[in-house]
Amino acid sequence: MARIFFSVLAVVVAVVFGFYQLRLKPLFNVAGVGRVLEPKGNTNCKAVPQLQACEKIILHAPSGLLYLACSTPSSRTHWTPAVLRLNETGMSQSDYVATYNPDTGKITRLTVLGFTSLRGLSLHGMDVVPSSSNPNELWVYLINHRKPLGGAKASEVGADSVIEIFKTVVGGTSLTHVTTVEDPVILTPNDVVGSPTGKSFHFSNDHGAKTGISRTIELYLTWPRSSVGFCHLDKGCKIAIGKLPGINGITKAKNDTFYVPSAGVPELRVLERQADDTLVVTDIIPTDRLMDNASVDEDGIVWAAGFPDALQMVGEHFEDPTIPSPSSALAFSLNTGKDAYFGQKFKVEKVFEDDGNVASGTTTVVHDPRRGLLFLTGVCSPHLTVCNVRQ
Ligand SMILES: *[C@@H]1O[C@H](CO)[C@@H](O)[C@H](O)[C@H]1NC(C)=O
Ligand SMILES: *[C@@H]1O[C@H](CO)[C@@H](O)[C@H](O)[C@H]1NC(C)=O
Ligand SMILES: CC(=O)N[C@H]1CO[C@H](CO)[C@@H](O)[C@@H]1O
Repeated sequence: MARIFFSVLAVVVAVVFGFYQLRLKPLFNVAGVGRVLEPKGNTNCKAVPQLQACEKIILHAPSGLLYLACSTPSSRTHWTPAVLRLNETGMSQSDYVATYNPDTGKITRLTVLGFTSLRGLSLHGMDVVPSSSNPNELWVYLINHRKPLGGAKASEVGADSVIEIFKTVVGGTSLTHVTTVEDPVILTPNDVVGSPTGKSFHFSNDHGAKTGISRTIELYLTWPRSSVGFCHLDKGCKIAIGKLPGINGITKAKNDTFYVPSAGVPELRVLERQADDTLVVTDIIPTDRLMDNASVDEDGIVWAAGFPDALQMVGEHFEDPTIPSPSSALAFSLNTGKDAYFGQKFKVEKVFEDDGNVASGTTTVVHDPRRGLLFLTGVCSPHLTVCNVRQ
């Protein structure tokens, strides 16, 4: 009896150990357990404390102006549907878009015109796109996580999320509302890539359900249920690609190549747009850490916020944004070296890493190659960080 017991125990231990080695250890590693920080690029930086909890930054390259979608760190701890913070009592309904001029330091909070909804703005992802008919006019696409109507509890039904389209002019001080896009395909929107016509956009759904048990299972088993949707004001919305593992942000190069970083698996996906606006995966680039929102700079380099310590970030910093959280920035470029022939199609370089004192809880990084500046910000960040990274 005892012998059988010990044989079974040995098998169980072997299986558990194997599972740990094969499945859990790599997971812990990419999540940052035991990672030793290597500070980099963080010595020539400054903080802009007026710009807090700005989830998304878009650089208007010709002028160097930044557009930021901002909130308050305290309201984000109550209301961030992407991480199931669904306390509508503590949410902010007066989030705002600001511009920041890195040359003069001038910050402008854009006033909102023609937005008659009483449900306010609770911002998240954003895109700012010069109009195809006049490059001085900009289309501003905003994810708006509204609280549910009719007294339904957000913790049960989730946020009632929509995508708002506004218009502005380069350097202007106001945003004029154009339309609100509501559709069941806009389920758990995170970030948006808008078109220069003001009439269509792609967006990422970061989960396959707003709330509930299936969402919990999705998180722990990295069940690939996130997606990219496409909406056209005249034709409605559809799924452009489904079954993606834990994607977060979405961004696009000047051509029709899209990039989606994943917070569920350490991979960056490269997608090509098809004639019917759907997307197909053309490459999967592995990384050593989980990532967030990506951006593409003028040189075609893709930048992503990497989480050096994802567990600390979600467990501590999202709970109390005053606790610093380590940050890093990764740059992905086409590999032109010899090893490109051996499957290393992309080069991944860590350009910035910090323990959280210079840049805390970074979820978005944007690079301006013309001016040699790197901008870092995050969903609960206490400030915008601007670093000089010209080599
Ligand atoms: C929700 O937010 C309100 C307002 O900030 C706060 O008083 C309340 O304690 C929060 N509820 C929970 C469950 O955190
Ligand atoms: C689109 O641009 C990106 C970045 O500049 C480049 O890596 C990619 O190869 C281009 N794709 C096509 C289909 O030209
Ligand atoms: C648009 C955007 O910035 N999206 C994600 C960035 O990172 C945070 C933290 O994980 C996510 O919650 C956002 O959804």
